Amino acid sequence: MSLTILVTGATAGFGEAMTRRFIRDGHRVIAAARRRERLDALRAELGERLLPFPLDVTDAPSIAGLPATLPTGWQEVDVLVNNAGLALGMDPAQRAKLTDWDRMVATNVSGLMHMTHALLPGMVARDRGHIVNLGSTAGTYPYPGGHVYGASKAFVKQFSLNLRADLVGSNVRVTDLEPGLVGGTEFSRVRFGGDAERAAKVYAGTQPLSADDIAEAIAWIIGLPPHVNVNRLEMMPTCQANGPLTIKRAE
Ligand code: NDP
Ligand code: 8X3
Repeated sequence: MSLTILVTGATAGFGEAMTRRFIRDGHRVIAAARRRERLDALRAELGERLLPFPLDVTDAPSIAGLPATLPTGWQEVDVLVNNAGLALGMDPAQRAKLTDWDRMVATNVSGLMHMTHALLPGMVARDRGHIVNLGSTAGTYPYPGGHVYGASKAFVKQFSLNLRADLVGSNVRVTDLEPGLVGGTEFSRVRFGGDAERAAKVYAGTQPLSADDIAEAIAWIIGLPPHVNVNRLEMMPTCQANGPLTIKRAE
């Protein structure tokens, strides 16, 4: 069955990988992100089943118009993947920039919330739909420098679970996908302000998950029979595990 899938953050990383995967699987993708030239390149490569949709998820007024601002024939969104998100900085909280905190909340929390608010009523009216939210292991396990990023992903997890509570008995599904270490995306470069060398160190000596692994998991989640809801799915590479509590000893 061919679905209409709206992917936020489709121009890089997970979003780009899942866009390619969904098109390959015969679906239609509304590819949303800020970098228009990348959206146009994806359209040129992947064809007319991809609709480039320039969108900044922190721009509340432009989201409020959805789905009516989508072209005719694209307004009934079957699957919303709230993937756009970012971490900024890894300094301890007491040295973090307030502007970074605000931007993480605006993107990871408010952006995801606004997209959901715009598209959920249509799904409920049609009694069909699926919202897949990109949470993170950072929303469950604290780590130094994770402060607002981890907290934003804890919001994503609890919001997803609470949506399910409201939607119980309907055919609208909600999933919180919670990956751990995933390499090959722009995530760490964005986190470290474009410092490619520092970003590369995050993955040195590891075999992290890839964006294609995430796309594979989402393809499975949305392809399950309609009565099956994956509430939360936590994924890690085999080189990663939950660590013990940390104690800092005097030197
Ligand atoms: P990337 O940085 O590679 O990609 C992020 C995407 O989000 C880009 O396409 C970017 O496009 C888009 N984006 C960022 N801000 C906005 C905005 N304001 N409006 C619209 N689009 C935006 O990240 P990943 O693919 O690695 O991560 C994707 C999601 O998965 C994020 O939510 C992240 O927190 C989460 N995650 C990542 C993990 C990892 O280790 N990589 C692990 C667990 C979760 P553009 O700049 O064109 O707008
Ligand atoms: C991304 C994973 O561990 O860098 O959400 O926070 S981590």
